[in-house]
Amino acid sequence: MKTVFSPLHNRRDVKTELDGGLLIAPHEKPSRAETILARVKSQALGEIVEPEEFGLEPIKRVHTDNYVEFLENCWQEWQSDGKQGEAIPVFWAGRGMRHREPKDIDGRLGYYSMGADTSISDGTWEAACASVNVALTGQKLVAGGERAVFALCRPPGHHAHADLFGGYCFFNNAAIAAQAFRDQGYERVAVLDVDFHHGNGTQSIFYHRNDVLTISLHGDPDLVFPHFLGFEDETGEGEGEGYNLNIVYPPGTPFSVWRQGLETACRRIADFGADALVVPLGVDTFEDDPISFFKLTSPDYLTLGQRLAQLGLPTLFTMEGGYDVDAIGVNAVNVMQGFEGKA
Ligand code: SP5
Ligand code: ZN
Repeated sequence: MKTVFSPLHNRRDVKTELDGGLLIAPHEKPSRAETILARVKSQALGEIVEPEEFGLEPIKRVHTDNYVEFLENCWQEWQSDGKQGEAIPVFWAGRGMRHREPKDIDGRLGYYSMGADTSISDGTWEAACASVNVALTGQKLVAGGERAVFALCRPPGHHAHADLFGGYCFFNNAAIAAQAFRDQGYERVAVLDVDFHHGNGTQSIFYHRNDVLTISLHGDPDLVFPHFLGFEDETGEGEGEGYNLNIVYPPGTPFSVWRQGLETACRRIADFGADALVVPLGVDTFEDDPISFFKLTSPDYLTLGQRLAQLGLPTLFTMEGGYDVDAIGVNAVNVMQGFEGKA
């Protein structure tokens, strides 16, 4: 299997994440992608491809113009305002307040975000754009006939809405790739999100549509991020009614239970008649993940890959979460090797 990778991911190297009242060293850090790349090489998974440049047009099929412009200029505006640290949102339009974009950078940071876990600094824009190019290059390879491609995206994307960043995500790489499949004539695209966290951005982007089926298996949002979306009664709206599926699990969930939801998801994808599959892949479902609560083991990721391959669809994997850096390479590449038939 080919892997698409951009060294420009390193341009995102923030020093802060607001967690537990402290500014900690971010969980989402450059060594994550480098460790996965090293495993791709040591296992000889396949060719490693640098991304092509796709520009902003495919991004704007999913994200709003104003949001894209905000991200491009945010760090510069923050610095021009004389701020000392990294850009972190602190104020939001709470209940009863107006959802109106203000001029001030603190106001705009809140307007365009869903949380304060995601700091912005120099290079975030470049890395986020490179991450989209990685996903779109993978999509192009799959559309060109590759059975499956691993888009080693960083930063991740599945939490990003059309006009919101957060959860370490800026552009929704998986949604942009799914839209690219649609724009190239694929009639029905399935997105199966197996990250520990709900794929809130992807759900939201396609919530009113029946041409992109969105499914997410994740930790109960009553207990974990993103807290305000991802419940099982969210099934889509309007034309999209019946085209979103959330499967939530409690703390301690092992693979033996998790895989039952995977089975439900795979059957739904088959019934839908998808002609392409996008898999936002997080390995923060791992038993030793520092911010999550499932109990998947490294061999379970081989089984996951095998099951996805059985769908028989052109498949694009986009890398999302996973924060146990010691295991992230083995776990992510196990999915690809399982897909290719390794038991
Ligand atoms: C892509 C992805 O996986 N994003 C996840 C973003 C989660 N950000 C909030 C993390 C809060 C961590 N709190 C630590 C509690 C440890 N018990
Ligand atoms: Zn996650």
